Amino acid sequence: MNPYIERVLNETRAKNPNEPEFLQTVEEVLTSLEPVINAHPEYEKVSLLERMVEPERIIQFRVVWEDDNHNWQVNKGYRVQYNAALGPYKGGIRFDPSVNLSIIKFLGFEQTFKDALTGLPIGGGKGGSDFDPRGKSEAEVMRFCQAFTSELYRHIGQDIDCPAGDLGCGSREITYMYGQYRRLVGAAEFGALSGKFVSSGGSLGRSEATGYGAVYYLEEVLKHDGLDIKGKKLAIAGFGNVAWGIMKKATELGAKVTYFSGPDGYIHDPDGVCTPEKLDFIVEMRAKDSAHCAPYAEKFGCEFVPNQKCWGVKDVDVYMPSATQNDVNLEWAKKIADSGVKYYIEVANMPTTNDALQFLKEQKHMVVAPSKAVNAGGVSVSELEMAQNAERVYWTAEEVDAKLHDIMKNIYHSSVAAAERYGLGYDLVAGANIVGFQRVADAMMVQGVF
Ligand code: 2IT
Repeated sequence: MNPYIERVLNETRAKNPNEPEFLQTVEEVLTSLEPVINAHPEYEKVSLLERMVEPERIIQFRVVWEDDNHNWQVNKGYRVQYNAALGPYKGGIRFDPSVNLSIIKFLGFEQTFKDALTGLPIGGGKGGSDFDPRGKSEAEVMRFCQAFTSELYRHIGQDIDCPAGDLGCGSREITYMYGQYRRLVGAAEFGALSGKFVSSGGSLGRSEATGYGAVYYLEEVLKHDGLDIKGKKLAIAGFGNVAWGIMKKATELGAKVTYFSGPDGYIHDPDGVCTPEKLDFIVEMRAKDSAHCAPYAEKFGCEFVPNQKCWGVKDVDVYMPSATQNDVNLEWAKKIADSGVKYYIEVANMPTTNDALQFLKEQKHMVVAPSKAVNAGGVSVSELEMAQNAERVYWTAEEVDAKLHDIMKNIYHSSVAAAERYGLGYDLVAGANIVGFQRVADAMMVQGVF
């Protein structure tokens, strides 16, 4: 390994011993940059990698809110402002009991390269809280979002840091946060938060964007092999907003999602989740209870396999893990490789453990695509939302979709070209890391050392 990369990895491990998710993403990204670092000895002279792995700023705060029984609840709040070399910090807010600093730092590091990969003027950041939105009333969600924003507002702004949603934080939560932000700053500064409801400064197409973008990316991957997406069967994980977008776009293009899953097990629907009734049911089921997808099987009379993942099923063309991090470990990866399915398209942030990812990449019969490229449609349309807010205009759904489509094609083709340029062949994972890294590096190299 390049000695500079090795040294930075060792230092990062020593400095952040209790942050496994963060170390996992740093190892994944840095090891794939070897040819770039070999070609640029000047980076070490200005400690570029050391500066990149250290967030520019970490904000941690107390969130106090009143539940419906008039008890005061206290949660942790986080915002990691990772890197603003390319533009205001941009990235989602995650509300989940699993949230801790390691998870927010991993997401922020990934986000920095993802946002760079879009080619849009946005830096990387991420935030969240260990607040559990499950089972909370509407009023509790609103009071929590207001309390969270009462601290966060002083750190964000349309030219400073522009949070959006992530797991457990959708348009409802973001729009409550926007309402509180507007109240506190006394200005209609829509661009400070993205993913808002369309009735309140949001962009058409934002809720579909991550799923649609993933399918546009998949189309390019298939085209590379001379294949059409029409008729293809997809196995995905998750049944949230991203999964729903994939289901909708796949249906529109003549493909179908025949497997999807929740924390309780997986569904096999050989006809595909492809009617408006089924798609609407997914949204309702998710809103009622994000932990169970079994009701879909009861409603539509198809198979539900409890406590299992659908990785390894053979009667599909593509796997798309779209739920959360580390869903696919080495054991699942072996089942995936054995199934003979060629396409492994990551969608969730870091859905694959590093050993599993390496193993899948080594399978000669497989094509592996990385989440930071595949799911970048979400943040791209968030940036388009900021652009509309700044211009005080609304674009049509068609205008937004056309831009999203172009951005996804660009992400794919620039990744392919970067890997080839460094002699790595058709390597979508390394290609995405290289493009993202190079854009952040180019900006940092000309902004001076700080
Ligand atoms: O992981 C992600 O890219 C997001 N959660 C969306 C970030 C954004 O700013 O829309």
